[in-house]
Amino acid sequence: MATSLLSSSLCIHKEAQCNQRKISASIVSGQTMSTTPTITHATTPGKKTLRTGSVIITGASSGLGLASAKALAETGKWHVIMACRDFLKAERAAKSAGIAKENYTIMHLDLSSLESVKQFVDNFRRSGRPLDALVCNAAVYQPTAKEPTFTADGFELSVGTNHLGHFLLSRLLLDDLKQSDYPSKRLIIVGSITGNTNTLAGNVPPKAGLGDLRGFSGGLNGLNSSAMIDGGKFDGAKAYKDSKVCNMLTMQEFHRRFHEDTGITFASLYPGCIATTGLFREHIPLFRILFPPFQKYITKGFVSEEESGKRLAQVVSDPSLTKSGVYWSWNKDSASFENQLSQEASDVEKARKMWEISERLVGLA
Ligand code: NDP
Ligand code: PMR
Repeated sequence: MATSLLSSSLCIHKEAQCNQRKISASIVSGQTMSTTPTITHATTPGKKTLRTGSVIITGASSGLGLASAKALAETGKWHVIMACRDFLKAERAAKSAGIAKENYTIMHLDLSSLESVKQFVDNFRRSGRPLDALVCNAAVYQPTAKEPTFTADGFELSVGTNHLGHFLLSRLLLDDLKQSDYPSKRLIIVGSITGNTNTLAGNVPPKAGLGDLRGFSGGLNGLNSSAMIDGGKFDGAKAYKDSKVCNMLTMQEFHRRFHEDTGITFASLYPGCIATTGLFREHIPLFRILFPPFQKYITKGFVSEEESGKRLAQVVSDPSLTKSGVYWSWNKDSASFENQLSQEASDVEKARKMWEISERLVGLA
């Protein structure tokens, strides 16, 4: 880990120097691969075209994150920073997905450690790239866990990774987004139908529910407080769904606090049921066999990884999806629409309280 961070920072430092000297070179090390930033404003006679956008996607080593990285890279309009905890896995994934080398950079990020989040932000800044879009996509799901496990900072793993890691990351990178001169700057936090109790899927037990946030306020450490946000008994599936509610509340609170002043678009989405991804790796084998056909033929909510990647890519860069504060979904014809969040996932007072506790837990207040 220490070696990985060290060599990663060395490499990024090198890259920053390269940028300053405007030398075009690819730097490949054992842990981090970087390609030269394309920050130039391409021009055609008499007309200025948009420079290559720079987007960070967390958890881009598989599933939705990888598919959206590929979709964005293929447009030729985006350079993707794949923010991943496992460098080798990410490198292999990018290669086998066929993402062109010059269109991505892998940088180390472990969302289950606040120190790693801060280190990532430092490394990113040293790379000299602008930040035009940030996608908080990574997640863990522990449906069969009997006991809670914890992040480096002692928070229950699902909420600690999916929400608190992303909360710190997006709060720190907000300044970088503000500084971007890109015409449409976006911060996207991936949500889900299962966190929304106004849907059939959201009513499959255990249901999401943050209660009065007493466990969250106590630090989710399982010692002097519960490991669950609502203060109840540990349930891995519920912890994941609660983390998704936090993701959707965070997006809206960002919108209320920062959209007007910064012009940044804050959005969330339910990309469809991508039943084949690594998210279900800890589920029982029978579930992993039956889940894809169940979603394909019974609920008809199934989407392929490729299709989900195109949907997330739309939220990042489609000129018609600039509205802020929206939770996007897609209908059967794959057309996007503004979806309704459940009462809890749109509760303004709960969002404010959740934001304030999150600030305290990640050391911002
Ligand atoms: P995957 O498991 O394929 O992808 C999750 C990614 O998160 C992986 O790249 C994983 O890295 C990464 N990750 C996990 N923990 C950490 C960590 N501590 N630090 C950094 N990265 C980490 O699942 P999906 O693609 O399905 O999930 C992506 C998003 O989509 C999630 O937010 C999920 O909630 C959401 N979603 C998924 C749905 C589905 O049906 N699959 C439906 C609705 C929403 P590694 O490769 O190293 O494990
Ligand atoms: Mg669900 C329209 C019905 C629908 C949809 C779109 C989903 C999506 N699910 C639906 C219905 C049902 N599911 C029904 C009726 C059942 C009971 C048989 C059911 C069960 C079920 C389980 C056990 N579903 C699941 C699980 C999981 O473990 C998944 C989960 O909750 O992960 C957190 C899941 C999901 N169902 C979905 C989607 C998108 C998931 C993945 C969840 C996510 O990432 O939020």
